[in-house]
Amino acid sequence: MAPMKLYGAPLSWNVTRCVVVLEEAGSDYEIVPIDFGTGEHKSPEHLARNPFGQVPALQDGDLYLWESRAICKYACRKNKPELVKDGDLKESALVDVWLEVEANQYSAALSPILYQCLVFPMLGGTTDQKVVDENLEKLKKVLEVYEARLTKFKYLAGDYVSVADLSHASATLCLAATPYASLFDGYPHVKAWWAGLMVRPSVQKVAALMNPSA
Ligand code: GS8
Repeated sequence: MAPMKLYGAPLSWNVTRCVVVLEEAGSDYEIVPIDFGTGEHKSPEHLARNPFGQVPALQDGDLYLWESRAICKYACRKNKPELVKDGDLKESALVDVWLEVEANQYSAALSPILYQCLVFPMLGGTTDQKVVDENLEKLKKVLEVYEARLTKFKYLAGDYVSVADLSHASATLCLAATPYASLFDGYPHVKAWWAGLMVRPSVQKVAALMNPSA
């Protein structure tokens, strides 16, 4: 069977979220870059893959998926179901909880910081420090919850690595390129959890993709 196609440039942490999980799952896939510069993401071809004109999109045969976390869960269910704990009602529910936390608490605070500190300056704009500071405060409150959770468990959903942990990796790698790279120093269990994730080959692969000159 042909490899799955993941559409989107590996500069986007929503795209690389999928790369981490596809790698962890041992999926057969290839990355097909989409050029924002030419508006390729709004072309009829890409709108057929993702009707919102965004990346990522995944093609597996005649199946088209979008939304990075849905793509991640699909890759797990297809190639490494233990990462979503399918078949265990309680554990799979906890994986779902922490994947939602990643999206709606962690990334909801971290993404605006990354846009302000990395994306806007790269596009010739400036950083709005007020937005950064507000979201840093939100992120610190989220990290307090993580610290308490990771004091009790090795990973977020329990003592097993899951798609919920892996889903944090791509945006967290970007945090290192901001002035807040040492943010986790105040949260020792979060810091140890992240150190454990960062050495995984899947995360190392994404680190290299995001920073090809390193
Ligand atoms: C967000 C995708 C997204 O914002 C997901 O896949 O998780 N909830 C979705 N993609 C951005 C680039 S990456 O940050 C995008 O494609 N933006 C272009 C646009 O919105 O026009």
